[in-house]
Amino acid sequence: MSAATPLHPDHRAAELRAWWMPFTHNRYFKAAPRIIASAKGAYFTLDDGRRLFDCLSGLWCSPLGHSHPRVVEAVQRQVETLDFAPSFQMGHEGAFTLATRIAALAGRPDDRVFFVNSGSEAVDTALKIAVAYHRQRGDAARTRIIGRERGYHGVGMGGISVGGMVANRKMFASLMIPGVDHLPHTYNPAEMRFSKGQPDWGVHLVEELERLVALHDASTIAAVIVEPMQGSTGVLVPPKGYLKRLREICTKHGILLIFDEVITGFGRLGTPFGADYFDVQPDLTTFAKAVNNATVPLGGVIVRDDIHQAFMTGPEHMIEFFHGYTYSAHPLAVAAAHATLDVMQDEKLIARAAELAPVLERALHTLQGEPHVIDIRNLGLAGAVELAPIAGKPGLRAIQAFENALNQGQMVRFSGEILAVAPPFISTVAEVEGMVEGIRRALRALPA
Ligand code: PXG
Repeated sequence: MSAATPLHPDHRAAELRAWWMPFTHNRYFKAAPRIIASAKGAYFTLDDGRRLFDCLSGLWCSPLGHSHPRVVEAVQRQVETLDFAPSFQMGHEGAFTLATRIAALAGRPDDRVFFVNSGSEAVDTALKIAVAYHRQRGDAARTRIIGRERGYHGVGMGGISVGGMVANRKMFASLMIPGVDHLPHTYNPAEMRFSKGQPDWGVHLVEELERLVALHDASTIAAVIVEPMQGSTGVLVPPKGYLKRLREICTKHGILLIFDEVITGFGRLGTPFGADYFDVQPDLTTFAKAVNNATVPLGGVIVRDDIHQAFMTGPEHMIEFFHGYTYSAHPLAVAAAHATLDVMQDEKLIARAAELAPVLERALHTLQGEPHVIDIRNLGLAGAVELAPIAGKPGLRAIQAFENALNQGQMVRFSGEILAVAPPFISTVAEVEGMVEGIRRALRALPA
């Protein structure tokens, strides 16, 4: 079968066989496949003709909607001019200007940017930089990394080790990097159910870091990594004051603070980065996804200037950091990023996300009281609806809600018992409200 041949319904079982799909119920999917044929703006079209509103901006990654003409044009132009350029011992101009631009957008113009191809690679890169930095400074005992329960930092060996989602870890126990500990997650339904934005309860949980420091000693700890807002686990919003206090404790003990901004970076909270929203500056920031609207894989790490400087020792003809990927700063990804940032700037889309955030908050919380809804959370242009599980069948309720929502023209994301939404920044108020009404109908159509 050529790549262009459409799947014929009669042949599906055979033709769907080979692709082992990521993070997917493969057998369930292949029995009733959902095939996306095209996308434009805030909508996907399935091969059966159904048009679906893209409630999660792809996988949190396409805030401009799909196939924005300026991004398409930039990538087309780039592929004809310079389709690939090696980044080892050579460079291309767009990568340098993009790094400068990202550091400026982060409000840290002196900082450096290391490019990778995904959030997972960004996390593993940041962990390597953190451990190597201390070693460069003669503090080689600082190797331990602290993550957080329910955290998601991708699927690399470093990322699953510092991550805190049990399903992503339990099958690979022997592959975890040693010397990792975890802060407790901050979710307590009894104290914060149906909170709007940041919960009032829970700042005391950050003091657990002091307990871990007392246990391991600060001299063994390289870094703490957290998502400013935990996305994948179902939009867990940090308690008021939590991140500021986390910064204080890290600074006090000489521990680097890494913000994993793969979801919160580039506008999701209505500010350039989550760091801006919370007014807390990390030492290292990971990003991916929205940096180039996910048109071509791209991620990176923003690194404080003096951390970078710690590597700039030894003879100048020698490599300073033995790390990188064939596709680091791939020209197509870089071109897509410049075009994406141009559009965000010209169309004021980060401000647009900030304007839509209260619309989403107001609409989403009207779902309180709908069938099976046990919690609703939101921050910026992101939200989650948590459902009561069906006894003995964990996860099935959310699948049913997801399928009902498809019938309402809404492609929400489901994971565990949670529906997540993070609509494109280009969405209209009517589309955000319509999305919530679609979810309402989907919930009302659930079996009792
Ligand atoms: N860090 C964070 C905070 C993430 O959210 C990654 C790292 C890994 O990125 P890559 O590019 O390696 O996948 C992520 C990814 C969801 C969902 O539905 C979230 C992610 C990916 C896919 C689905 O919440 N986050």
